[in-house]
Amino acid sequence: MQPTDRRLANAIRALAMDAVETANSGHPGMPMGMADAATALFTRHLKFDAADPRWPDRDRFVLSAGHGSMLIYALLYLTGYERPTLDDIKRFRQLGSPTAGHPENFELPGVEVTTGPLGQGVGMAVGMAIAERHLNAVYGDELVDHRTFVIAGDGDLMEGVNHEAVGLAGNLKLGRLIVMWDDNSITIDGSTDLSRNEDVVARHKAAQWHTCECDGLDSDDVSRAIEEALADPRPSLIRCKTIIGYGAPNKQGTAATHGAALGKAEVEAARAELGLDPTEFSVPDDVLTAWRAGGKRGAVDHALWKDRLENSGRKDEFLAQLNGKVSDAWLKPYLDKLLADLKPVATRKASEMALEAINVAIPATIGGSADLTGSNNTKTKNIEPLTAENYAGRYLYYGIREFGMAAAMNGMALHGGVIPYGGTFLVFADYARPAIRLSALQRARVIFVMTHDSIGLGEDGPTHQPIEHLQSLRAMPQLQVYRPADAVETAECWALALQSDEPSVLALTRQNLSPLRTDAAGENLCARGAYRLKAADNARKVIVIATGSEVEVALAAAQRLEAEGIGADVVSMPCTERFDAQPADYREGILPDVSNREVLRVSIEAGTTFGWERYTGLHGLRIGIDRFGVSAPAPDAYDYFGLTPDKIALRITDFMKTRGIQ
Ligand SMILES: Cc1ncc(C[n+]2csc(CCOP(=O)(O)OP(=O)(O)O)c2C)c(N)n1
Ligand SMILES: [Mg+2]
Repeated sequence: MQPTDRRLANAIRALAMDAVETANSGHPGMPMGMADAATALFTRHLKFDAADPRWPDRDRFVLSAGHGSMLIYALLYLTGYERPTLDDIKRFRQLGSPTAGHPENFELPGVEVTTGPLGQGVGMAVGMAIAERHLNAVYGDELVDHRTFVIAGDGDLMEGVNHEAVGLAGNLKLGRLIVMWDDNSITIDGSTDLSRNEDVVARHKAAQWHTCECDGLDSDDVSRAIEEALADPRPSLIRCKTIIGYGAPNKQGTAATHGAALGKAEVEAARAELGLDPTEFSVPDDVLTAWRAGGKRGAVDHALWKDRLENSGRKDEFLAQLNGKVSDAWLKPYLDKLLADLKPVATRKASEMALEAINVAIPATIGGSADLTGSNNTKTKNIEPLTAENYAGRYLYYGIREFGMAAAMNGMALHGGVIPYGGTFLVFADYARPAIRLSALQRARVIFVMTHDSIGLGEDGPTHQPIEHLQSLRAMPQLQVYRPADAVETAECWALALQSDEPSVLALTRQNLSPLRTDAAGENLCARGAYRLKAADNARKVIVIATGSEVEVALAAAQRLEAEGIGADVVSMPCTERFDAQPADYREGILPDVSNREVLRVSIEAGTTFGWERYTGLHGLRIGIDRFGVSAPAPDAYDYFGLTPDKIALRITDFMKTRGIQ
């Protein structure tokens, strides 16, 4: 006889309780409350094949409430994924185990995205649903026809990014997105009444979502609600009424079950209450057999899909797009054309010029902006808007939703088949920052086009002028921050960002910059992160390191030094991360390991000097801006902060005099 759904769900409850108990750390309440709902989803609706977690046409499942990680670990184990094994689950949250505290996409196939920072799972799911509709529009139902399911908690729906994500999904009519809300009225501090009285369902309705409700503790009722959601053309919110920690007789329904082991006595009481085997980590044979059958449900669909792929005339093209490798064949012809007709141009404009070539050569790119399309220069002529009426389009109007945009871009990149790039002002990187952090942690190839990268934006003033942003982004691991100095560097940085397996930020100017690289280099000089743009003519006394718009200022200052007999190298450093990764002999060739008395190192960047001692040494000279900016035309702002060639040359010679450097 087939075990009941409740018994299947209780296997999740048992594993969650035992794993948290063994680790004496973790969150049993959420998996126990949502066990029945997850059972309905995984055994009846979700399209997946545990034998091939990467099958491209699988449904995507996002556990946005990542603290309930034992829910997904239990589901993956029970349905027969290769990992986690039962031993992995016994080592929940331990060093080196793939069953990390929160689900991590780089640890386990089957974990589609890294969650834990609440709200972002829903945001990424929106991106996955966008990628799915887009690829469906391009390749058709035969190859792309899947859904994105999310389990989200009260916290996910309270976070600000949720409001952005819900608005975006409503406007794009992402009917393949289904969010199951674990409505247990509890968060860490206690009842949700302490902090929320909004009507969550009405909010989704207002954003043009379909909504329905169910008893989250009754698999049949959950299944009925999922059917209803599947049938509706709008994105769906299913309100699952649940009880946190369901099955723990003395603690269920309270915040005590949220994030701590239940304790031996309560676990024993729960086992009795739920009719479970008294042995830890045990799953009855008939229950495991039923779960494993659930894990194979998708095998037939998978086989049929493979047939369709074989018979599709577009197999190679489709697989190549999914595989995500891109060529930089566009770069050389583009640079040849550029070098033939050099003129001053803002790097944001140079980015648009490069994108004109990129978007023709690479069909996987999907551009966009958080309502600054004309300022970020992100829309090229050959791409159409991606809208509810035209999912085949490749340009997203994200609206004024920087965080929602960045989270959606992560979801798109992790879905695969598309390479998202999106723009805003660099200063508003802060609005997107938690998602940028997840791009980096997850190694998602997303490209942030961040324009207006300094006081050079001028009159908009200190609210819009980034100061600490470049350095704070450089401080983030696994993120490449590029600040190109002219149109050639901008194209080179684009090529690097596209070929990277990490996210990138392109920091670009509003103001025009002179062409600095005027000859074909034959190689991508930005790939080294920093290179000598000009060697000293006189005996070298100074090495000036500059980035972006300050490179041309550095060159002009160096000329003034040379006129005084002081030899000065100018190093353009478009990407500190890449420079740091070069072999020591290359780095020493650029920045020789000699004292600042012999060769003074100077950094110039129109932002905080914080951190530049990394390259100048403690006794070097750091020229930048260690306060908020000013509202003024850009040339006046540069002059005010002493960032002109004359003032810089004078500062360097004064510094050399006071330090007794000959
Ligand atoms: C952005 C963010 N802020 C705070 C936390 C810490 N945190 C983890 S779970 C949680 C409460 C979430 O409540 P709910 O979603 O209702 O989960 P439940 O208690 O029902 O499992 C908080 C505040 C977090 N993970 N992410
Ligand atoms: Mg809750």
